[in-house]
Amino acid sequence: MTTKALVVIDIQNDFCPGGALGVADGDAIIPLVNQLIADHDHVILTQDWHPAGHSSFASSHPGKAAYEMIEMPYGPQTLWPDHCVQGSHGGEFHPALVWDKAEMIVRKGYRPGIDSYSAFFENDRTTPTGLAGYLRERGLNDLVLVGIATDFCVAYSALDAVREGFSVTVRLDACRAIDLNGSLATMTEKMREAGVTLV
Ligand code: VGL
Ligand code: ZN
Repeated sequence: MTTKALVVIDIQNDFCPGGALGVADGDAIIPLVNQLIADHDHVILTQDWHPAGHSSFASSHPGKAAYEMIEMPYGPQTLWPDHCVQGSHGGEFHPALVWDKAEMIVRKGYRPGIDSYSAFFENDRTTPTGLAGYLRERGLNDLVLVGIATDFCVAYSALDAVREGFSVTVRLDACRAIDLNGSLATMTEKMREAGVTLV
């Protein structure tokens, strides 16, 4: 029985060119991701899924602009343009992504007061999404991570997955980054130090 699962992170319209938080070339990874989906027996997707007026939106903080930092009760938080609002077109998976065979879709960031980059824990690093328990119950111990953004949701997911005892590979060729103030280099180094296999 295979213990391997592909975790496809946040390949949603708002993270692709033309989207509210469009990552340069975000859609360029989709053909490769589709190939990886076809090649894996078990596929899990994550979907950034915020209520309107979410606390990670700059628009919810008068006088603040997108990409500024604020202090939240759980620590520092980058502010973002409104994105991936529940039920919006921007929150849908990119139409070129072939995800029919996905066995599980993990939504995250739906609590108004906490952002969630990681597929495993919200940004307070203690509120679980339930994904670790799901994977353990199914014996899926070896994870391959792809998607957007390398330096936020992919990296936070990879670091939490290692912390939870999973073996983790990030396919950098199937990821794209936001790269805010050097975040790509910082988070790549953190993943390497944590024991994530970077391919
Ligand atoms: C993400 C910023 C805000 C991501 C999600 O998917 O990397 N980044 N929400
Ligand atoms: Zn978000």
